Amino acid sequence: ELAKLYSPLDIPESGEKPFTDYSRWRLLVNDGGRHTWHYLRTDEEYEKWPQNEVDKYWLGIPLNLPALPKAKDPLEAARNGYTFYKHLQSEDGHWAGEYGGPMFLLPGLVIGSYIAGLGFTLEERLEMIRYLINRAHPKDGGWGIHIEGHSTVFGTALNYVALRILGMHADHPVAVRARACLHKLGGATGAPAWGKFWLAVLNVYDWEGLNPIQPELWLLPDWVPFHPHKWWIHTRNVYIPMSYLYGARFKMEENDMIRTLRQELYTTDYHSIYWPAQRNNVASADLYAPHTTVYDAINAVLGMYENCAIPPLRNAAMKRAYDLIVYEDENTEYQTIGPVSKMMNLLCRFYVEGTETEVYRQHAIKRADFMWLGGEGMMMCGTNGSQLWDIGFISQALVETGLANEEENRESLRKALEWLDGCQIRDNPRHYDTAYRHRSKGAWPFSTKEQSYTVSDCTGEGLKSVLYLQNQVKGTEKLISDDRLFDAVDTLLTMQNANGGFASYELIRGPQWLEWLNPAEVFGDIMIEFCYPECTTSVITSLSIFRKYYPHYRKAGIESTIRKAIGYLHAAQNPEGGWVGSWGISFTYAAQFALESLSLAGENYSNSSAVQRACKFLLSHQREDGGWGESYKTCELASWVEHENTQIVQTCWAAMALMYAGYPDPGPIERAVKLVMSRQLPDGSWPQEAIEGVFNKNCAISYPNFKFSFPIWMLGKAHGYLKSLKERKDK
Ligand code: LAN
Repeated sequence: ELAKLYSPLDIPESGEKPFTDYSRWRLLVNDGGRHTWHYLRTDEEYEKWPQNEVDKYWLGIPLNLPALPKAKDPLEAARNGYTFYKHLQSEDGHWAGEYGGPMFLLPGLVIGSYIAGLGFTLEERLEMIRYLINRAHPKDGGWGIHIEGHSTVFGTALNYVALRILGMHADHPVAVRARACLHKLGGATGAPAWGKFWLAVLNVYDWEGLNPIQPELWLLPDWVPFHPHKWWIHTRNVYIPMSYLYGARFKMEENDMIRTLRQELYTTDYHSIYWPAQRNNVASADLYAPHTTVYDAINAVLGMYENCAIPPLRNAAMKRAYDLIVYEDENTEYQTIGPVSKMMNLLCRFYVEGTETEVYRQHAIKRADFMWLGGEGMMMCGTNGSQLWDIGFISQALVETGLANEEENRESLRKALEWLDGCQIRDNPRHYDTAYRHRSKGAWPFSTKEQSYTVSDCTGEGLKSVLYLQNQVKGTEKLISDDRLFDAVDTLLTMQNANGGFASYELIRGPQWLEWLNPAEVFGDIMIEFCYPECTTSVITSLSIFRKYYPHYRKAGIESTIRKAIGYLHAAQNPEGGWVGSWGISFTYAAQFALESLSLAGENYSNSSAVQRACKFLLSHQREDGGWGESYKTCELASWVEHENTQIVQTCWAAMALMYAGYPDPGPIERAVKLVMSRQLPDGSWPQEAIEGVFNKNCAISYPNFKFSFPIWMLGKAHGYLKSLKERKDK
């Protein structure tokens, strides 16, 4: 059966040209922004469902739109930008988009599906293979942790396995090169913990080679400082199914593929490997967050416990972990919070309940929400999309630039508001206390409502967009009632930490020192929530705008929340004047947010030394050509690393930051505007440049819609800003 689902394929050497007929692919958008790609096999289907511009753009098929009249000023350039971007708006009002970047996700999808006996369509297999061929590092044929990173064992071993399972022959030139790269890196023994995990469930790594991942932690009373419910939500949701499969020492039954992989992945004979010695063996190319001595010591003790684990205790712990897995599945309609836990939960449910269940069917279906077809093939995304995040920025951009009230844009904004209406989460999750969830009533998620998770800044951006669209755009109806807006505010007000800052999904629940126990080796700051200038800012700005419209609702609470949050922002500023961004790259990203917040609190260049320092810092990095360019390496090191090229998106962030600051000299902003305008294409779009986002310090992630929302926003804003500077000067 499995051999049939994954039969070997003859694959061309180069992935330049599609392996499938790209004119037959369609993006289905339904159920509140759900994205799935479909290949139309029959001519009948093909006739009935024409390919639209959204499909084409994301597939890399030229839209052949006519050249627009050349922009004579920044506002015209912004208008041209939106004229193009409107073509990418989906029927339902939101903007779909690719959310790739990380290179450790697709292998989980493939390995997990393979073990669970789930296949893919032939077209999906072909395009996944093609994606991996196209993303292999040109230098050595391996893969890194993300698309721009250097080759690592994590990336190379796992993607190699994925390619082989998907049907590539071992003697295909891409496989040969990848294997050579892997062996040069020392072979798969040196994979970091999550790599070891996937290889172990596939039965090509021995569980003895992994540090203990014990479910017993979940039996501790909730008040224990390191209880896993206090971990960062992504980390705990990955470790729950991981600990279950570890506890069960689950591994796939041996087959020919597994036996072959065992030979291909290592530099020595598989059976001669001494596994316990591999537990702390991590290739130097992979290592970002080395173990602390405390963590190693704890592992030694837990390792001893593992030899004499008490069966009733283990069983109780497994049961507890399984309950949590079920809650998470049910809270998210089988998506889970993200792509890693998605495939792990699927495996747990398969292992325990088998294949003849609705759960298995639902889990299988929801894999598609993470799969995305781009011009280079099919990838697995960082979430089921970035729907809310993208619609939030473009909506605000259009309102703040005045483009929203131009006749030809009204309809698109009406639809955007409708989409935002449908996306708001109306209730707390079904399993709320039992799954240790934060309140979600009134929140907006990062992607879709179904995904179900509150994120502080997504709620902020969602709220702001709705306030703008409902109040500042002519002809929109009030779709979202005051009560629903109040719910959003209530949720935001539950999310402030003692130091005034806001974290991502929840309050900071655990102590700082938990970070010493970070087991992941390749990610930094993942054990607990941290406060982020970006998240804090979105909350400040949304509450500031909210109170303009609703000055009486929770007046005192909002006032003190904003005040404390501004205090946090000041404390988080570096002595040189910058803020380290954690979710976008990096200083330019954070500066834009921070200076927007400060401006709403009345702090600007003329009255605040913090703002002056921030401007000075930004200007010290402006380049000859008028732009800015930071490398993703900035995020690894938390200090500025220049990118080899100027970046449009970062230039927009920096220029917006200067405008929020009220920077009095038009020169730097004019030069930024000129650069961004010079890179605009005749149809109004901008080309894709370097990767825009990041997470956990070490993994970059793509936000391709940023190259529309931020240039439109910045140019439109600069138009008015530069004009008013000039008027002031003339006076
Ligand atoms: C995201 C994407 C969005 C991002 C912002 C809203 C931009 C941020 O301000 C808050 C944090 C959040 C929601 C975020 C958290 C971590 C995510 C979910 C991701 C970067 C997308 C992918 C990443 C997830 C953890 C990837 C899977 C990897 C693991 C380590 C589990």
